Formats: sequence, structure tokens, C-alpha cells
Amino acid sequence: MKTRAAVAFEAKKPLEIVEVDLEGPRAGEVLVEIKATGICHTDSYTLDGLDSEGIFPSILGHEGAGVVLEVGPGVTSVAPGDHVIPLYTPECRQCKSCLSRKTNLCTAIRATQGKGLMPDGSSRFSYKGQPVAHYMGCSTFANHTVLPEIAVAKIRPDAPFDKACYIGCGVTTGVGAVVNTAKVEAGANCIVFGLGGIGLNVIQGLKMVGANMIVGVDINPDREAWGRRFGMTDFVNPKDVSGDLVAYLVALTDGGADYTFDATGNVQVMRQALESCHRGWGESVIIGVAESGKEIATRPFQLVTGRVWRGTAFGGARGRTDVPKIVDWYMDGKIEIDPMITRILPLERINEAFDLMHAGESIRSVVVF
Ligand code: NAD
Ligand code: AHE
Ligand code: ZN
Repeated sequence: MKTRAAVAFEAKKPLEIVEVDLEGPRAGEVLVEIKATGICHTDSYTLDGLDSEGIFPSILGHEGAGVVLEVGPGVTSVAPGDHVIPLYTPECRQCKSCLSRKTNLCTAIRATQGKGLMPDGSSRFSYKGQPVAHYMGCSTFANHTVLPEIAVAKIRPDAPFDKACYIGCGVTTGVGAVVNTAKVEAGANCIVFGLGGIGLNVIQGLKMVGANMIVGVDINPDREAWGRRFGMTDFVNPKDVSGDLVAYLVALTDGGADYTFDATGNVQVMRQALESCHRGWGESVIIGVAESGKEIATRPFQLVTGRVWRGTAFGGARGRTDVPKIVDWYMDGKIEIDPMITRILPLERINEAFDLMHAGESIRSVVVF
């Protein structure tokens, strides 16, 4: 079939809206009509050529929602008409990682996914007879995409696509970092670095679990009002701190935070987040994705004296199991999404979403088809 897609032909170049060819689903695969997709900073990072796994040409996008149109042989868990969210972290429930119960990082199809291919080693997308790579196993910047059955979460049909799509990455990552990865307890003092599409969801997760101090740190002063809107108790703009930021935050949180979160992707900020933790027990969770080649550093003494450095992908969520529950949380009013969707655009204007993100003028832009 033909479908409209925003194709990343080259790094650092705007996406081009073209009609691509899409092959139907093979065994164990499903064809999904994408109804809406969010634009996450990770899409921008790959488009900017900062992703060591970046491939061009490819169809980016990993934060979508849509409807199953067709299933390939052997597919049993979804059927045409089901509403689904594509999963860049699949859940096969059979691999060593899934069976370990220690991680959400299913390894069933990770190798081919990282090469922009379906599990059988081929691409379903092509343009003018040449293959176009999939992205993060999702490629939601296309009106239609093919996904492995293990990479779709079936969701309730009454959830609006233009909000539910955000659960495909940002919401689940932020809220999940709090409840699944850090397992923050009520009364904890916490610091969130970076109050964008992910950090604000960390904040609303912290509010949900009853954290005491929720300190937000951002270099964009406009983010103070956004943070307070979702439960932030204190705001710190590093540009307004005259001395050492870490010392300032440690004093503010009475010896350091119980939990800190990096949602910037900046390795210097990751160090500040670790070192703002309380001696003896503070835990820092890295959410941000750093540019290819960047490394983190701290004095080992920081860990010797009890601080813990960890990371999280997709908020530690097991997609097929947890995503439908997060959709319920949204539909039941336990978490908010609507105010964070700051712009809804047609596919033809998708490049504006990247401009708004870079200008610090959006929390989440969503493209509707
Ligand atoms: P965003 O652009 O919406 O937000 C980033 C925020 O960080 C902005 O508010 C910006 O002003 C702030 N910031 C930048 N530099 C800063 C600094 N030095 N100090 C303090 N604040 C600073 O991006 P997003 O969509 O929220 O994504 C955030 C990061 O999370 C990205 O690196 C993205 O790739 C990553 N991410 C990771 C996962 C995961 O599963 N681990 C999932 C989604 C996104
Ligand atoms: N491809 C990059 C790593 C990118 C990365 O860390 N991705 C996160 C999700 S970001 C969503 O917005 C993730 O889930 N990572 C786990 C995984 O298996 O990719 C690189 O450095 O090569
Ligand atoms: Zn993302």
C-alpha cells in the first residue's frame, strides 16, 4: 500500500512529507493506522545526528496511537479494530529478560530494531524502490506502520488518540521513573532536572506518590509556572544561583535529596543530579539520552558514601501490561495529559514541532493524521 510519511532523508535536514510504499504484515506482525503521534526530544536527537544508532533514510517517531487494520499469520493478542499504542520497548514475555522479572528491557527483537529492521531482518517501508529504515521499532511519523505483535499495547477504545499517544513515551517514562524505577515513597525530598515533556511527568508522578519537596531545576524561566502547575514545590534556575549549584541544592533539601532525576540528557547535569543526592542513601535516576560519545563522571567517593546511580528506559514499564493501566490512570483523572499537549499540528507541519521544541516553546507537540 501507499502511505504518507515524514521521512528523515539526512541528518540535520527537515523531514520531507512524501508517499512511501508499505508492505503488509508478515507472520507475527500487525498493520496499524497511526492516528496521532507526539514528538519527543529523542526524535530530535536522532534527526540531529547525535544517535549512535541513527539511520538515514528512516521514518522517525515512537510516541503514537492508532488502530489495527490487519494482522499477519499467527497473531492472536490483537485484531483489526483494536486501539493500540506502539511500543519501542516490546514485551514478549518469553525472553531471558522478560522472564527475569528484573527489567522491562525485553531483548526478543532489540538487535534488528536497532538496525531499523523488522525481526526478520527486512524493512516494510520503501521509497522509489529503495528501503527506508524503521525507527525504534515504531516509525509513528507515518500514517500507517507495521509493528511486531509483541510491540503493541491494546488500549481501551474511548481514550482519545491525540492524548493517549503521549503515553507511548513521555508520560510512561516520567511517571514510570518515579513508580517503577525509583519507587519513591511518600514524604521523600526529590529534585527533577529538566522540566520538559519528560520532567513534568516525573513531577506529576512525584505528586501522585506523595513526595514532600519536589524541586524543579531548569535554565528556562518559563518552566517555573509549568512545574508548579503539576506539583513542583520549589524552582531553581541555575543561572540565578551565584555559587555552586550542587551545594545550593544540598542545602535546600537539608543534606541532599532522597531521589533526583535527570531529564535533560546533559552529562554535566547528570553529575549534578548524582551529587545533589543525600549522603548514605540518595538515588539518582538518569532518564535523559546523551549525545553519542558523551560519558558521565563523578568522584567514586560519591558512590562509596552511599549515593546510587541508576537509569531507566520507558520508565521501567512493561508495555503490554503497564501501558493499558496508565491509559486508565489518565481516563480516571489520576494523571493529567491535556495541558501538556501544547500544539496539535497536521503532518505537513511536523517540522514546526521540532522548531518549537528547540525554542523551548512547547511541552509536547502532537501530529494528527
Ligand atoms: P524537552 O526538550 O522537552 O525538555 C528538556 C528540558 O531540559 C527543557 O525544559 C530544557 O530547558 C531543560 N534543560 C536543558 N539543559 C538544561 C540544563 N543544563 N539544566 C537544566 N535544565 C536544562 O525534552 P524531553 O522530551 O522532556 O526529553 C528529555 C530527555 O529525556 C531527552 O534527553 C530525551 O532524549 C530523554 N528521554 C529518555 C527516555 C528514556 O526512556 N530514558 C524517554 C524519553 C525521553
Ligand atoms: N540509540 C541510543 C540510545 C537511545 C536510548 O537510550 N533510548 C531509550 C529510549 S528514549 C525514548 O525517547 C531506550 O529505551 N533505550 C533502551 C534501548 O534498548 O534502546 C544509543 O545510544 O545508541
Ligand atoms: Zn521518547
